[in-house]
This record gives sequence, structure tokens and C-alpha cells, in this order.
Amino acid sequence: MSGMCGRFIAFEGGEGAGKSTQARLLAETLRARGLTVVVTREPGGTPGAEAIRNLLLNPPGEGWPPQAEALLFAAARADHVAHLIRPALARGDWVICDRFVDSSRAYQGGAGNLGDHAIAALHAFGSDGLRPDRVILLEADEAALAERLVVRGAEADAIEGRPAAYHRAVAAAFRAMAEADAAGFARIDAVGSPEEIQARILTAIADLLP
Ligand code: Z5A
Repeated sequence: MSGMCGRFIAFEGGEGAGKSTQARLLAETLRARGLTVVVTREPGGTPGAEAIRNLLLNPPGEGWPPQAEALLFAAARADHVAHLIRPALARGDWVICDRFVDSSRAYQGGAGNLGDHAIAALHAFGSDGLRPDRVILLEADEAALAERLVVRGAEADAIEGRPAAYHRAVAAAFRAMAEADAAGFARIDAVGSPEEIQARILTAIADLLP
């Protein structure tokens, strides 16, 4: 758990699910209610973790072996947790994070076949096992997500560019995690207007709001 007053919300889901959009909208709504909110992302969020992000998404050389990739995500997270997330929660701020450890569980642990125990061990060592108060899992079918990414038109990075089967395994891993921890995860239908989706999210975190 995150501390006495601050709350820690993580957004998870596949690429293009609307995590960044919804993180921003949620922050605006919470700020309008008088809360202090820090919006951040992974990999990244601090200068050290942003430097590691660049190594991960644009790998020099021939690409990271799966174990090295998992270690780099965990190292970036350890810096982010120590220098940004824990201090913000200790001040009583809300922290809204675009991806967190469950992305490592789904991508490296699930689709990358390293397994959940390896990721949990890295997270225990690197970040003392910090968990969000609620994970908002944005779910949409493959076709809807593909359409959004075509509209956005950005070039794929080293992880986005992996085959469809990899991304299907990521979605299945997220689903399994949410089914195994119904209190920790809110599964949100990510198809609809951004406002409709935001309303679903606010309902799903109503119990955490002051
Ligand atoms: N990764 C990992 O492997 N292990 C880890 O531990 C962590 C991450 C932490 C990070 O890339 C990559 O690292 C990611 C997982 C991996 N790779 N993949 N795949 P990133 O942070 O650059 O990318 P991302 O997290 O996948 O985010 P994204 O592609 O930017 O998507 P998003 O934040 O979920 O969506 P968005 O930017 O809010 O919206 C996407 C587009 O859809 C955009 O044009 C919006 O205007 C549009 N949009 C948003 N909402 C809607 C609705 N409701 N309807 C229609 N269109 C919408």
C-alpha cells in the first residue's frame, strides 16, 4: 500500500488503449476537486529512468536479451519509485502512473516468457514490491486499437514492433492478472469517447476518493 493519504493509481493495457489520454483526464478531474496530483509514466518519469527508456525503446546494437530487458525496466522503476513516486505519496499527493510493474509482468513475464516469479523478485529487490492502490486496465479489441494507432501514425519502437502474437499474449496476461486480483484491478472497456471512458474510471475508483 502506498501510505497514509496519497493514492497511487496505475494505468495499464496494450498500446493505443488510451492510457495517456485517461491519465491526463483523471488528473484534471482530481485537481479540480482540490487534490495535488503527479502524473508520470514508465519506463521513465525521472531523468535516470528516462535515459533507460531510451536504451529500451531504441536499443543500441542488436537488441536486449529478455533478461537484460527485464532488468533495465526494473532498474528504471527503482529510480522512479525512489526519486519520484514514494516522495510524492509521502507528501500525500496522488500519483497517476502511465504503466507500472504489471507491464513488466505482462510483457517480459508473460509474452516474453520470463514468468511472474522472476518479475516479482526484481520488483521486490528494486522497488520493495510497491503496488498501486488500484490498477486501471484499459481493454479493447485488437481491431479498435490498430485503428487508433493508424490514425496516430507514429513509428513503432522496439517493443511495439513485435509480432501480433506477442501483443495478444500481453493482453491475455493482463486479463489473467486482473482475474486473479479483482480488488486490485478495475477492468475498463476502453471503447467509447474519452469522456465515456473517464466516467467508467471515476466509478471504478470512487471508493478511493476523499
Ligand atoms: N513496456 C514493457 O515492455 N515493460 C514495462 O515494464 C513497461 C513498458 C513499463 C512503452 O511505450 C513500451 O514499453 C510499451 C510497453 C513497454 N510498448 N508497447 N507496446 P510507450 O509508453 O511509448 O507506449 P504505450 O504505453 O504503449 O502508450 P501509447 O501507445 O502512447 O498508448 P496509450 O497511452 O495507451 O494511448 P493514448 O496515447 O492515450 O492514445 C493513443 C491514440 O488513440 C492517440 O492518438 C489518442 O488521441 C487516441 N485515443 C485516445 N483515446 C481514444 C478514444 N477513447 N477513442 C478514440 N481514440 C482515442
